[in-house]
Amino acid sequence: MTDLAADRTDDATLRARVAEALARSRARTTALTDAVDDDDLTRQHSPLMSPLVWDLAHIGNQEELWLLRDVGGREPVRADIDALYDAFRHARRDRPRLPLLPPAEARRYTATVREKVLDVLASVPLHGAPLRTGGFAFGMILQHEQQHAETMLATHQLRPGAPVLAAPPPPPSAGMLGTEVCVPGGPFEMGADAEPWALDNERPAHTVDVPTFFLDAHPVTNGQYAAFVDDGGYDTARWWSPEGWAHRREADLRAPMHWRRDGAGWAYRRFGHDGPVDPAAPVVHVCFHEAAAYAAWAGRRLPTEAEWEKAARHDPATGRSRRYPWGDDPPTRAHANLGQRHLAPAPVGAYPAGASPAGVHQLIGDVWEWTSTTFAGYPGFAAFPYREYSEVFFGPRYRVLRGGSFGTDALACRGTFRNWDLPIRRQIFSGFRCARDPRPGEVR
Ligand code: AVJ
Ligand code: FE
Repeated sequence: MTDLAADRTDDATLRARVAEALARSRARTTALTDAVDDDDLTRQHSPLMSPLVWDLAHIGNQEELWLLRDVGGREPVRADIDALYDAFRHARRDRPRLPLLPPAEARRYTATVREKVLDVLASVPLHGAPLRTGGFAFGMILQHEQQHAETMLATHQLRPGAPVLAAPPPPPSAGMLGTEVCVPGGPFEMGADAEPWALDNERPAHTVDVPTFFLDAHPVTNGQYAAFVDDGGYDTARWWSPEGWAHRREADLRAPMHWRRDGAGWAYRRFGHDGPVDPAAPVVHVCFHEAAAYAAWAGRRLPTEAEWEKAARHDPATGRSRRYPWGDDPPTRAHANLGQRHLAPAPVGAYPAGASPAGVHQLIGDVWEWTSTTFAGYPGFAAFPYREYSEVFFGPRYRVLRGGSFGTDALACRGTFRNWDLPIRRQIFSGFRCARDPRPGEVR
């Protein structure tokens, strides 16, 4: 086979992969928006979230801007609605008062854009311009739709009423885990160069020297977190940073979001289903300040972003950074709880095949994990293809979260993927695990 023929085969494989992922993402978007009636779609369930019908047309509009107009060079479908669906023009709290496309029109619009995009996908060269190379713009727009699918799932968790989403429960634990793992000090390669669909904030790859630290073998569980609550953790200022304590008082935080006292224990309402809080599952819906306060109470701290990524990617046998804790292969259902396959975090120990070589479990999937690091560009960062994806969020206001949740699609989750949010946010599927420095004389 000539190189050219090999290129064509790769090209056809890439186009097929993109088409399959586009269909899969749209199926999820459709399921999340068809699950409720028009009134529910246009209503705002929390000032923190958009009406679902805004997410739907915004997904279509981003796809139109990048894939149709830019990559495809096509005429606009609806240039008149760009401003409505520009996330920077209107805060989430103001979106319900905009003259949004009604549900039927929003569905028609996103379907029209998609039809034309499939036509672009069949004909546009997947090399040359950086947006086309390796199908980057398609990967970016796929990840965008999937990120909004997770946002829409968070909106579902905030809506009142009977359950409208169904999924099988996550797998049970396969056994007891250790408590913590030592990650020996030394350099590792952080960030992505070769990953074709890595976003700008994951680049460039660079070496980071991480001193020896200990990391929890699994995310902090509900049972562990309940011990902090029951020990008066929310009434003890010294576990909280000054900023965290001020927020805890102002917002009157008493337990993770959605927890409610039930006799001696705790109950939880998840996507309309009532049930007890599972002590063996990772805690979810805590903000950065709650995570940091728990860590202080436990005599520990949150990991830095570099520590988290080293634990997730560094292979001590080869010294190489891999794509995932288990290696370079994309996640299967045995590796991680991703993709809204189950609508809850799995108990710790449910994914032994997804553990790192050192025995750190569930770094990928289940719950996003707060780190102590504020969001910033890596050395040599260059915004691509637009400053508003990441760069405008760099600075001390935002904390980085890692690893993805049960609501995250596998395509929008890898060992280098970076999420960020304000330290007071907890409507997202956020949890954490703890780390600590070695004690004097503990390691040589
Ligand atoms: C990466 C989850 C912080 O939702 O603000 C969606 C993703 N960017 N549309 C967000 C995103 C543009 C982003 N997060
Ligand atoms: Fe968006």
